Amino acid sequence: MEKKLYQGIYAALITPYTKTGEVNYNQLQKLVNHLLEQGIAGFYVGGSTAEAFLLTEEERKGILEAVVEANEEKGTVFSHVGAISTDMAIRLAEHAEETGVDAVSAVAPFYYNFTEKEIINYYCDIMRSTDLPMIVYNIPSFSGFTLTESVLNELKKKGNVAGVKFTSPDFLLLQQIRANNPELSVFNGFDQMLSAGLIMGATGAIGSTYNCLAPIACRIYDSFQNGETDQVEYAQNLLNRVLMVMRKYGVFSSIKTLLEFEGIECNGCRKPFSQMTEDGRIELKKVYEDVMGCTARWKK
Ligand code: MN9
Repeated sequence: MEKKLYQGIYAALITPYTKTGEVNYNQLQKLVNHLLEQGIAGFYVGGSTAEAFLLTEEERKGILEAVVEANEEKGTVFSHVGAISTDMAIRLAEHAEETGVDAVSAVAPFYYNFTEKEIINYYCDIMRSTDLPMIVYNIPSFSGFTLTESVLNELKKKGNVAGVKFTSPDFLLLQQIRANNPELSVFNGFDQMLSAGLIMGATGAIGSTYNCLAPIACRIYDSFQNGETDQVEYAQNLLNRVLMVMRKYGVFSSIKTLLEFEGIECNGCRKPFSQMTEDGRIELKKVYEDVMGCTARWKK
């Protein structure tokens, strides 16, 4: 079967909340429209950046429905259905199929140090539950499980694997996965190393900072496609200037602070994530304004 290669920049959507801490579906839909206007290729819904493991199952489903509705089939939608429980992941995958998405994705089950066989079975159970293709989410620093080529080959034999979301600095493995599986899409996962991922063969990228820095990420991607390496480096430097400040104050919380400057109400992250400090807000505003000033001349 001919597989479609996914290209471009995908935002791993954050979850905006109301002042009282409920999911703010309204502001989420506003964010989807805002990102589509900025030229994003699509959305990764309900992933780490969405605080998936701090949301209820109902909220995860509601978020996907709101995104699919606002997207109006303009961008590609990937639904992260990963959970520690296979049954829950299957329920989310079935719901994603009913809602209408392009593919599902799942992090390996975590916390209990599941065996390789158990992890393979988890992915196979999810793949068997729907007709949707699977994007395997490799994020060893969070899940404790490192994807290997042999596990990937097992999964390909048993189900419909469309690609890998690769959130690891092991670029040799990224390159080997792409080189040995030319039919698979590989998404770079660490935004601060997007340019490196592209050089090593990533077909696209999924990341959290693209919620608020989409024009810079698209510039890195487009310049790379055009062979303008000086622009790739320049734009990556801009992105990383903001990211280094974000890291100081919490990446997800910082993304939400920057989105508030763009008129999208987010109201911080759920506990145990901490709230943004006033110092953080000031430093983020400064670096964001400086960096966005540098991007102004890109606009035609
Ligand atoms: O999946 C995100 N990974 C995590 C992608 O949040 C663990 C990235 O976009 C990072 O947030 C980003 C900052 O480290 O690269």
